[in-house]
Amino acid sequence: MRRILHIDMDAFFAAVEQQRRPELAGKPVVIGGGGDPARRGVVSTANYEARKFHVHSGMPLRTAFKLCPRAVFLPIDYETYSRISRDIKEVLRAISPVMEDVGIDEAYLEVTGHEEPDEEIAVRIKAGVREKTGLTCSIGIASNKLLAKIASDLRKPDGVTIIRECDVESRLWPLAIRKLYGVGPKTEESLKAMGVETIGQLAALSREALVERFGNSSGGYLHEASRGIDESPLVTHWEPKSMSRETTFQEDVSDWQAIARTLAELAREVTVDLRGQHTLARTVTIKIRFADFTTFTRALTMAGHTDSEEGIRKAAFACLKRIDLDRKVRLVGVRLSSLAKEPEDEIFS
Ligand code: TTP
Ligand code: MG
Repeated sequence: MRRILHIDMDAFFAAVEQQRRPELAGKPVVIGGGGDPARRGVVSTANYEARKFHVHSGMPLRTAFKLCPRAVFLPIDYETYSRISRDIKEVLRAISPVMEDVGIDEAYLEVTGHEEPDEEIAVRIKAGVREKTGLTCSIGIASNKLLAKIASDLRKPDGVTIIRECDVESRLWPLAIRKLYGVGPKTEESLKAMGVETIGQLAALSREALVERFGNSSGGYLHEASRGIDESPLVTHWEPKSMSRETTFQEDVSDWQAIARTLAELAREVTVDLRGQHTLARTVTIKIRFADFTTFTRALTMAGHTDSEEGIRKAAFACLKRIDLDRKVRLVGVRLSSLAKEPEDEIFS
């Protein structure tokens, strides 16, 4: 039985701003675009005070201003948030080296085999994060990533929630299908057309019905996810032996062709890096960060070690197919891991 924690910062960008500007305490704060609600741009984060006025992420700044004119509007300072994000990840990595970095304000941490009880680890994380950054986070604990992520969202801010396998029916099934990782607006719409609104209703459908509607891979995923089953491992990003390349677009893109071209170019560049080190790779991981900073990674382990550009590009494209490109994309990355020196190691692989 695995033990996995999902850590998600509370109103992250706003919390950082409030931490460094004590005069904002108790006020509604909205972070987005250049910070001028008269200009084009959307809300990245609203703090909990602003959320009381129904201001939320993704909403035009102008709308947020209408709902809450007395809110303090601030520009995004991505550099600072990234730096603090790195500090937070450092705290986590000191607790367990098995960490998956999923985005600027969230991560998974695996503590399988640790002696310390889950609750105590959670308390230690909160204390460490608070000491290093002055910020609060919410933590979900479960036997897999899917349930841990759902759990961290159940008690915000500053909460700790444990979902055990026996809690799936009472905690998971009442939730809206959209809460299930991987269910975006398109899948939600298709499921609603089938009369499915909650995860419990999804779990009531047969695997066959889901496979028929969504195909083998997605249908099978939905079937298992609705039952709280998820065996996916943590994708750790700090393996010392990996090589990566990534690109942030000048402007967020929604054009599949442009994303595919960039992915092919990154695959080419990272293959050149690989050959330069006289190394072969077996695992290809791609990273897609959407305009809202949510980040997805997909990995594929090939049959053998290779430095073939074509093989690596094909693996990267196979990974890309497994991500629902339903929003604008901000960043694309390719990483190679499971590396082996050529040619000696190759015969042992
Ligand atoms: P979230 O964790 O979704 O939101 P949050 O941390 O602001 O609030 P919560 O307490 O509910 O977790 O996103 C983390 C950061 O990512 C957020 O502070 C800003 C950024 N973000 C955007 O820029 N646009 C978006 O649409 C969303 C959802 C997040
Ligand atoms: Mg958050």
